Amino acid sequence: MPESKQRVSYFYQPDVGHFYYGPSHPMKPHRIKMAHHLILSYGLYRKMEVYRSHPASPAEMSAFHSEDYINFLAKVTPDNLRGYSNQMQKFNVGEYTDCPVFDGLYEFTQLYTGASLDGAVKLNRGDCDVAVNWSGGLHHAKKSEASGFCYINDIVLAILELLKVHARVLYIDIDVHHGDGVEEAFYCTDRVMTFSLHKYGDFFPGTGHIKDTGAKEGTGYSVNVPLTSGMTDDAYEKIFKPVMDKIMEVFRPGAIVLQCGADSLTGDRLGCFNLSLKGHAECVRYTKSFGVPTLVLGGGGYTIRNVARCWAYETSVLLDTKLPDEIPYNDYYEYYAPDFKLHLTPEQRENLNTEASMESVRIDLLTQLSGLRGAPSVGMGEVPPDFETIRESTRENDERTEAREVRDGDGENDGGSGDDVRGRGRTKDGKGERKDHEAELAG
Ligand code: V1D
Ligand code: CA
Repeated sequence: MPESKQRVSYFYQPDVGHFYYGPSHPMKPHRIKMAHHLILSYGLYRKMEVYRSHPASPAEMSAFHSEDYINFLAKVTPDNLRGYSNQMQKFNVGEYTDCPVFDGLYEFTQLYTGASLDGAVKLNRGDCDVAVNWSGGLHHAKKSEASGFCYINDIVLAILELLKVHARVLYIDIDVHHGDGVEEAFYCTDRVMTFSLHKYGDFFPGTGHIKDTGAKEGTGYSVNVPLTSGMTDDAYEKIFKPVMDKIMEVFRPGAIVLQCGADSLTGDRLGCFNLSLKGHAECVRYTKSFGVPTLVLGGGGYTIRNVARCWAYETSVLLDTKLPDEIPYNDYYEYYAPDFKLHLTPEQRENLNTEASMESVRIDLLTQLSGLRGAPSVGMGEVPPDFETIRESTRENDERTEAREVRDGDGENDGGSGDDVRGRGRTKDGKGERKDHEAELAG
């Protein structure tokens, strides 16, 4: 449904903003509550369906995470952590790491994860075109390890949910940090393409080199854009759009997950890019313009007044609604002093990403993506043959019906022949090739 109004579902749980990582920790869940209040005060709730999301269960989390890690997160508290020192080291949690044990930690992970899963299920059912969860997007968490303020990887879990219905899912990550946890989870599969733009070089997490392109069946399906300090709106757009165009041409995803980490904005406490809200949101607008079902998530963002501005503005972009620059009165109005304006002015500083370096990155990535077309294993017209297996594990009857429709190629934007106006080949028996990694994806 390109360019016309799309149905937006918004997922929020009012307690999610009440968790506290600690006084000197830069991650402030309160920013999600601030964004929510700004969204409400702009009246955007009138143009979308607003849902209170469910807390994810341990069983839902176990589609990606190990049971011993989930059990540990569910048990450890600031009062009992002394009894868990071995496991704390093993799972990279505690005072001397980026991932402290704080009051309600497990409930916090349940809330942000449940909202992403609810969004994915809503998209899978075809009940909306865009689903939004600003509390999600915790892209660094690994199967059995916390990392970079992230404990449970709601993105991987949401992608696994989308893969029950869609043959191919595109993951886009505009957080200033590399989306390493998501890349790693899908590094060996061609059913998920990961596309991350990030600061690279002496910066957390240290991964995301341009030559890290995937392995085995997934070779070529990890797309990394290593950048440096001072990134401007114009330079960002000049890399984002051509790479996106090529990805959409060669990969043709049935669904997209867009991580909108706001630490790539100008003035971020941890980031070093110089993007305005308009430059950041242009990625959201452009992604939406392809009309593919999309799950929009939050992520990093450490100058919290700007995080709230950013996600409120991006909600308006998803709703094709113009917002006045004057911040409306709301519970957190004083945070927006001294100008009480929505938009940000980038700083007057040098962009260390030169024309030449950007041109070189663009050429390398377009070459990588061109290499995917016609490669023997790509099989772009196929729908995975083992939805039968995946269907067994789905929870609800109507999801089973959808999976069957997808397999038969009748669904919209699902990778079936019906959603490709340009026409797409199938294998001779119409079923497509079996991929070894799919059992692992079915979880
Ligand atoms: F500045 C801090 C103060 C207290 C605690 C942590 C930090 C901090 C800042 N930057 N931690 C970092 C990064 N970690 C390191 C490692 C610690 N050293 C041994 C190396 O540099 C982690 C940055 C995490 C960024 C998270 C994210 O923005 O990508 C995100 N996305 O979704 C949710 C979070
Ligand atoms: Ca990124």
